Amino acid sequence: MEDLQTLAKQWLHQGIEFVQSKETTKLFNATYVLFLAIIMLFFDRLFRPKKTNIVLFSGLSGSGKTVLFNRLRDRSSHRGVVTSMEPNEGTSVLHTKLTMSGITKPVHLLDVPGRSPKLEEYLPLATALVFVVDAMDFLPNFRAASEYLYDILTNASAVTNKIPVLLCCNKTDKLTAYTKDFISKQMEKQIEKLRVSRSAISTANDFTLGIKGEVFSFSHCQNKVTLAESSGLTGETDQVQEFIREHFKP
Ligand SMILES: Nc1nc2c(ncn2[C@@H]2O[C@H](COP(=O)(O)OP(=O)(O)OP(=O)(O)O)[C@@H](O)[C@H]2O)c(=O)[nH]1
Ligand SMILES: [Mg+2]
Repeated sequence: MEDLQTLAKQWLHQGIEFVQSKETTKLFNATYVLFLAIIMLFFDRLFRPKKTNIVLFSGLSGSGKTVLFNRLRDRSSHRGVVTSMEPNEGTSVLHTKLTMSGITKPVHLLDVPGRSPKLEEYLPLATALVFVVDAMDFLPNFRAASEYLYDILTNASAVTNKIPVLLCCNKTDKLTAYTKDFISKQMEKQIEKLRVSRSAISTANDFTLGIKGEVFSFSHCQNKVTLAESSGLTGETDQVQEFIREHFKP
C-alpha cells in the first residue's frame, strides 16, 4: 500500500513538473496562436466581399457599350443611345450553343459609362471584363483608349484577381472599321510608350505591366487578354458571348 502511495506521489510530482516546464508552456502558446489563427481565418472568409459573377463592360464613351449590353441582355439594340450617366445592370441568358440546351444560367452584366470612377468599385467583384473599343473611329481615340486599358491592366484588383479581359473591337458592321489585329498592335505600341513614360515619372499605378526589358505585348500581361470583333448594332456578338461563357462559373 505504501509503495502505491509513493508511486502516486511520484507521478503527481512529475505531472506538476511537466506542466511547469518551458516545453509545455511553448506547446500551449503554439496551440493558442494556432487556434486564434483558425478563428481569424474563419471570420475573414465569412465577411470578405465575395467575387461574384459580374461581367463588366468598360471603355471610352461612345464605343458602344450600352448598345452591346442591351443586345446581350434582351437582344435589342436600342439604337441612338445617349451617353450613360450611371452604370446599367442586367442579366443575360446567352443565346447561342450551350444556352440553347438550357445549360448556362443568367449572367450578371454591368455596363459602366466611359471613364466612370465607379469602375474601381466594381473591379473587385468582376469575373471578366469586356473592354469595348470603337473600331470605326479608332484613330482619333486610340491614345485615350490605350491609357484607359493601361489603368485597368495595372489596377490592383484586376491584376491580383487575374480578371480576364476581352479587347472587343466594336462597330465592325462599318466597312471603314479597323481589324482587331490592327487595333491590338496599335494599342500595344501605345501602351509600350505609356510603360516607359509612367515608370520614369512615378509609381502611381498599382502594378507594373509586361516583362521588363521586352517590348510590350498583351500576351505578357498577368491578365489573359483576348481579342474579339463585334457589332452591337447588328447583333454580331458571338465572340463576346463565347468569352463570357468561357469565364462564367455557373
Ligand atoms: N455602326 C455602329 N454604331 C454603333 C454600334 N454600337 C453603338 N453604336 C453607336 O455609337 C454611339 C454610342 O453608343 P453607346 O452604346 O451609347 O456608347 P457607350 O459606350 O455606352 O457610351 P457612354 O455611355 O457614353 O460610355 C451610338 O450612337 C450608337 O448608335 C455598332 O455596333 N455599330
Ligand atoms: Mg453607355
